[in-house]
Amino acid sequence: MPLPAGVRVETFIPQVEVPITLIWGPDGRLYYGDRRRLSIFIYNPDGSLEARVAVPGITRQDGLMLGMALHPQYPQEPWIYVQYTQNNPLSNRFLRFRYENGVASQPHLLLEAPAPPEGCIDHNGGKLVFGPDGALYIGLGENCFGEMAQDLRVPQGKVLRIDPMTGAGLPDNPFYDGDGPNDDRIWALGLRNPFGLAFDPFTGELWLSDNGPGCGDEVNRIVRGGNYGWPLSSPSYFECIDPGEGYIPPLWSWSPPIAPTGITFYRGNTLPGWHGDLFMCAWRTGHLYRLHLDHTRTRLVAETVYDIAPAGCTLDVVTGPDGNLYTNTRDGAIFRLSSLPLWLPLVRGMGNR
Ligand SMILES: [Ca+2]
Ligand SMILES: [Ca+2]
Repeated sequence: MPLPAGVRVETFIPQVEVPITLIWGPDGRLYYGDRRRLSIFIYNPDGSLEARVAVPGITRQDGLMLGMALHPQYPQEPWIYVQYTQNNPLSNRFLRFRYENGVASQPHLLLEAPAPPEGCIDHNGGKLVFGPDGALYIGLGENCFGEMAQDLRVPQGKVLRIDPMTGAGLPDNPFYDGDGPNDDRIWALGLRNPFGLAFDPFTGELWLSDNGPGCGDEVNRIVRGGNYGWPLSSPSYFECIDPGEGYIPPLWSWSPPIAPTGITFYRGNTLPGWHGDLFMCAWRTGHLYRLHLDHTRTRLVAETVYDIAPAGCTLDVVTGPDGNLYTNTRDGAIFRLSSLPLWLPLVRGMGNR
């Protein structure tokens, strides 16, 4: 459906390239990672470019960057975190680097997840986000090997929870066994290609969007140790089933696929009635998905899909410090959704008298 009459869409930054992740930093600036140029672009609130930062430590030219996060105490703790996919040999890597006074330095590899030799480059996941507990949470795809999503010895097809300075799994992680066979970094399992990752600011719970095959595009609320079913939940390409006890079904799903991407909880107040709702983009449709939670904030009860063309929402959506909602497209621009002024005349029908 079209946007409500009171919502205005504008281009905030034209001509950006594949801005996978949008972040409004605590410094009031907009950060986005450029997938192809392996750089982070920083914009001022007026839309002017502040800096382009080449990510240090990425030497291979065939890498593609996906996720990005800022340290919770940024810029006092001036660490920027990125994920990138090295294509040859195929490997997903997460590193942090220091960015201070316009200088990027000290790249440190936190996590490396080499794909099996026959692995694919499409199911990488790669989003990362800090939790309210200060841990770094990562959504990692299964490189087209569904069995890995159920294998506690490998990080693929999981949500990981790590120490943001060392990359180590935290001792209170659900499958932590020290020197044992489990990958100590695992927080949840049974995921295919998780793209969106966001904490609910009201409950502190983690939510995630996952990409299925012919079915199985879904949104999940991630609980500690939870198993979200992939690949048992999809015995064939167009068939999705409930694998039964021990597996957590999605809270919302789409079929045919829309390819869910970034998600966020809208924290602003400028768009009336939207506060607290979950918003999501989708690669295939470019629509803005608004998912309504119930009062417990553990379930989804309704969905509203907005066609915001000629703007779009193919990759990420985020609340700005001005209380407005920002989206982006892959090919590409960054857009702002805000409210029209409230002076519009209120028209009453004759029947109201
Ligand atoms: Ca272990
Ligand atoms: Ca699932």
